[in-house]
Amino acid sequence: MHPFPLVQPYIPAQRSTVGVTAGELRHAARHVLLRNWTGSSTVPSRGLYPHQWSWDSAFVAIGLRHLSAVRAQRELETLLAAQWGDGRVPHIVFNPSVPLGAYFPSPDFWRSSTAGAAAGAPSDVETSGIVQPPVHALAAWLVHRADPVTSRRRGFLKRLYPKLAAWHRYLTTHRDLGGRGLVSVVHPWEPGMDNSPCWDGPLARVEPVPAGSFRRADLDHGCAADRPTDLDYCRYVRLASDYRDHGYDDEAAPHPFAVEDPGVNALLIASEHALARIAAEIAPETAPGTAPDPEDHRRRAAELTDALVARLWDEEAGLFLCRDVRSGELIPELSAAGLVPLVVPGLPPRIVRALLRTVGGEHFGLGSAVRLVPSYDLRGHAFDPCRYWRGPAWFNVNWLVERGLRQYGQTARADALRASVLAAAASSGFAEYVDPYTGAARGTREFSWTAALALDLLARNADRAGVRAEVRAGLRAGIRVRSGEAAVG
Ligand code: 9WN
Repeated sequence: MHPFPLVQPYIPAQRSTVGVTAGELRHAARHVLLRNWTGSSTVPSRGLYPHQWSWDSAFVAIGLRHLSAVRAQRELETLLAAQWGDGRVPHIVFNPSVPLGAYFPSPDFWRSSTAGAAAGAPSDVETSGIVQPPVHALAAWLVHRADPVTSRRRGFLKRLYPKLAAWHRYLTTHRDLGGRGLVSVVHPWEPGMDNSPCWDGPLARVEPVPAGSFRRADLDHGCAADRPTDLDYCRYVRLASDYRDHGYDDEAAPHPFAVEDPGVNALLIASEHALARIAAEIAPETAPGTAPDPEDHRRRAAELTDALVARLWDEEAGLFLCRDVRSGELIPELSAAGLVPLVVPGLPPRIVRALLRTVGGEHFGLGSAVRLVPSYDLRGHAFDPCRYWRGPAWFNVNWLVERGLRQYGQTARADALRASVLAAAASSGFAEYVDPYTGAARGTREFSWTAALALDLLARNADRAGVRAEVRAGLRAGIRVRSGEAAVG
């Protein structure tokens, strides 16, 4: 029996205007990335997010490599040019030509070049002071692999390696707040899944700043029901301003919000494995005695994997959970972040088996209730199919799970997920996120990483006819098009 029996009627006359053939989809994705390119990097979206974001740029580079190796390399180079002296890669690099009011919190809130000077913030560019998940070494390796000749000619990996190594060092030293070998995030924006219900408990301890003491810009572009609440924002602002007022110094800042997140740590492990490959690749071009040792990175990846399992694996949930470092407790919420460790190679087989059951079980429903992985427990008390990270399906998370399924030999499930991601990207106009039940577009449209990761999934199969057939099959199997909206069965 086919593992994904849900078949919805496909109505060709009403199919998405973006197109359903692989060629049309590729063309449309390329246009999104061209429109969102600023000349040196890519904005996540022209309206809602008009600057450069850290993990967005890593995902964007993974897609851009199929269009232009040099542009993909520049995407990462531009981001890393704003790296701080202590090794942190800021979550936003601000474009000085964008008006201050276009995004909140703006550069005059973060004041990186002054407040962050002691931590080594650059003086020639303004950035935020917090970070995002470390997908960059993985992205750099994938970008290199797409065109190794151009990469070697430009010295791409050789230039990036010390920066990426310093970035990982920042995380494993300054951010091991729990003292058990895992990285902690200190703000809900850091894990990239900003208002996941996982943060509700730790965030409740944070004193909100007074309502009306700042002006949100996101509601100028997005629908309030799709975005975090004002109270969430008052707490986000408190955490960020306290960090700033302590000079972004991790040893001095009180960090009332400190959480070990399985997504962040899994991506760090995947990136450590990538750094091992990068170290081996550049070794022949490095002066004798100074060559980086790939074994150091493999050892760190193994230690981090042990810590991830010891600290965050929950047998009963069959999932990795977040740990609140301040209370010491695991947070009893099931989030897609707990599935991200599928990208980590060499997990214990019993854990892999449990994760594979969980992704298709009642809480995430992949292949039964839904065709894309939701960001949060379908049965959770806080589940909301529309609001940001509290239920909708995000394309980067699904790209990571697809990769994980493939890594652990689940080819048919990975193929089905890939087809669903491509179909949803096409029918939603490259939405930021979609309702996991209906596939209806949510958040902003023409979102860069949605386009980039669709391009990457399209390129994974050199057989164009095969991809086309898969996209059609995905649409036929999972998408019901009605009144301009797609429905994922
Ligand atoms: C805050 C840019 C970013 C993503 C995050 C996503 C959202 C920002 C916001 O947009 O966060 O960093 O203003 O809501 O949650 O993952 O990197 O696309």
